[in-house]
This record gives sequence, structure tokens and C-alpha cells, in this order.
Amino acid sequence: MKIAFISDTHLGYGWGGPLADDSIRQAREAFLKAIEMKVDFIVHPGDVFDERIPKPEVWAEALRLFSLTSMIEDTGVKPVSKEVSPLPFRGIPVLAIHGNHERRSEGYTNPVEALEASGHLVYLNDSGVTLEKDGDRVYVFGMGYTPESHVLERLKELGPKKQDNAYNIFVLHQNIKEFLPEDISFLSLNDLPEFDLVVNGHIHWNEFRDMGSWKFMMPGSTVTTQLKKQEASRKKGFYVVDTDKGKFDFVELESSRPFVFKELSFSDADITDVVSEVRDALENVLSKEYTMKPIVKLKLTGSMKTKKNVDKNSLVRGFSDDAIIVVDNQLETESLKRRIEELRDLQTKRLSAETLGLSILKGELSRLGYNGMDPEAIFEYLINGDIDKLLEAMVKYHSKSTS
Ligand SMILES: [Mn+2]
Repeated sequence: MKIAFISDTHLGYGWGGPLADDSIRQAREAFLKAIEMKVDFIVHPGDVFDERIPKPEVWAEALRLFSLTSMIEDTGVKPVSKEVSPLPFRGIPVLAIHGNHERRSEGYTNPVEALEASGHLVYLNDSGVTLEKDGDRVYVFGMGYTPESHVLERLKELGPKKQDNAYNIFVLHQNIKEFLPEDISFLSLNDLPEFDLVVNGHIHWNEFRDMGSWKFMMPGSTVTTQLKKQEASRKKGFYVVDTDKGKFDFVELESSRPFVFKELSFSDADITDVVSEVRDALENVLSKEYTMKPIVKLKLTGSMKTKKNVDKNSLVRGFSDDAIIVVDNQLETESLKRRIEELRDLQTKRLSAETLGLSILKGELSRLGYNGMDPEAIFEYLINGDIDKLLEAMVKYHSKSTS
């Protein structure tokens, strides 16, 4: 069978800001290309949405997107089990797991589940489904995002088993040490179940590895959101796998916004050196032609002679009409000024009140040295006003971890 793997669409990313259309336009191109290539079904390894509670405007775009696949002729792929709803099998079926961006605590409905309820996809919530077409069978097992500290335990609990006489695919949405060692990671390639194909979301650039008896693949995101260095050197797109021919093709998107990453390092520099070097770099980057306004990320590292604050406005003045400029200033500066800049940066990224609130809560918890329950779970209870539920969950968490 021919399968498209489209990941981390982050629908609604940057909503209300200059990047608002990117996630929708780029996901749409991926879906339309997959339809054109006549794939038998689509797998989405998580982060369908950018937020756990998307705005109705984002919902409308998402529903339009997922309707594209159901408005065409059936591919003939059917679930083997009668218990699976027939609704997502109109046109091209879509299977999906939840990512960290849409994961919600127990007792709440996440937006991927809501898409299943409306008949747009099959939600693999730590479960598997067998699909069949013309006697060919593919088994897909999905494990939704699990907080990294629990992932090894969860994987052991689930113990996903391959099926006989089927092509076996395992889908997850986690960090993996080999690719992002600087982030919190507990999982390495060796911990993964050796299904014929293992597909991971979460990491936003594409990778393919032949592991001998099995293959490992990451489609990356369809939209630039993490602004990591590796994202700048690789094209956005998705994978199409032909299980009969053993072919793994990466399909590039044409509508993706250009992203340039530049790191400038200084040692004992004057503020004037910093300003002029940054401006030279911007001038150089922007002397090239782009299909649309690029995102330019400047990472400043090293030290300055005097601990003086670098004013972002003086760095980017005159360039901000031609590019979306993000300055990651890691030069030594006074901590209060840096905190103000952090807040300003959050504002310019136009984060929603929710994301802003969560990042403030995370900061405060880490300042207090609290490293118990997942801050995202705590936040979820708080915004829903479920204080009793939160206390209950905390008591449960801490009694479990001390016993
Ligand atoms: Mn993601």
C-alpha cells in the first residue's frame, strides 16, 4: 500500500500574527499533494493543532482541510475490525495520534479526539488498527505523546506487538536522544519496538534511517515553528511510503516560508561591534531573493566587554519590513533586562494568553524548584477552574512517587 506521513501541521500556529496563514497553507499543500499521488491512506504522527483548545477560526480551517480527503473516491482501504467507525474511510482514510501540543489531562477531550468524533479520522490512542486492501494488510499502532519522564515505562506497559501477515507500523510523538540531546529526552532509537517501520513526530526536521531489519523515519513538521538550526537546512514536506516496493520518498512543499538561521558569536565585544555585525549579517541575508518574507533567526552567543543591554530595535531597524526577525540573545546581559526582553519577545511572537500563562507558570515553578507534576497538567486544571481535581491529582502524583 501507498501511505503518506504528514506530521506536525500545528494548525493555528502564530494565529493573529504575520505567520497566521503558514500552518494552514502548508498543511493544505501536503494534503493536496498526497491526494494527487493517490495514496491509500494518511498517517498524522501528532501536533495536528498548535493548541489544545483551538479557536473556532482554526477549527473551521482544520475541518476544511480534513474534508479534502473525504470528498474524493474511496481508496478501497477498510478496517479489518468491525468496531472501527466507517466514517473516516470515506475517500482517503486518515489515522492520527495526539502530540504534546494537543495533549490534555485525563477527563478532558483533546482536539484530535474531537476530529474522530466528527468522522474525520481514526484516533490511535495507545491502540492499533489493521487495514486491508486487495488482500494486503497494514497494522498501525499509535502511542500518543507521553511526558518524556514516563515514556519508557509507558512503552513497556503497552508492549506493542507486531501482527502476522501484515506490514507493521509504530507511530509515536516523542523526543529521541540521538536527534535532540539538548532537550529533555529519555528515549533512544534502541528503545523503540522493531516494527517494519517506526515513524516519529515531534522533531521538526525530516530524517530517515535504515536500521537493518527495520526503518526509522521522521517527516518533520510542515511548518517552521521551533526555529531550530536543523530546520533551516532542510526542506519542509512529508514522506510517501510504498510498502510493496519498499520505497520511501520525501515530498517537498513549495509553499513553505523560507527560514534562515544565523549564529554570531562574540568575545569581549563592544555594543557597537555587536550592532554592526548583526546589521551586516541581516543585510547579507536579505540581499537574496525570497518567494515570500523569510523568517530570520539570529542567535547571539559569547560575551561583551561591559554588561550592557543590546536593544533589539537598534539591531533590526530598517530590516523589519523585509523579514520576520527573531533575535535569540544569549550574550551576557543583566538578568532583569533579559527577563523584560523575554516577555517582549513572547509578545512579538503573539502567543495566546494561554501559551503566555503556561510559560509564566513554568518559569515560576522552576524558580521555586518544583519538579513534580507536569506543569502543563497543572495549568490545564487551573484554566478550567478545577482546583479540587488539581489537588486530587497532586496528592495522587506525590503519593505514587514517594511509595
Ligand atoms: Mn510539534
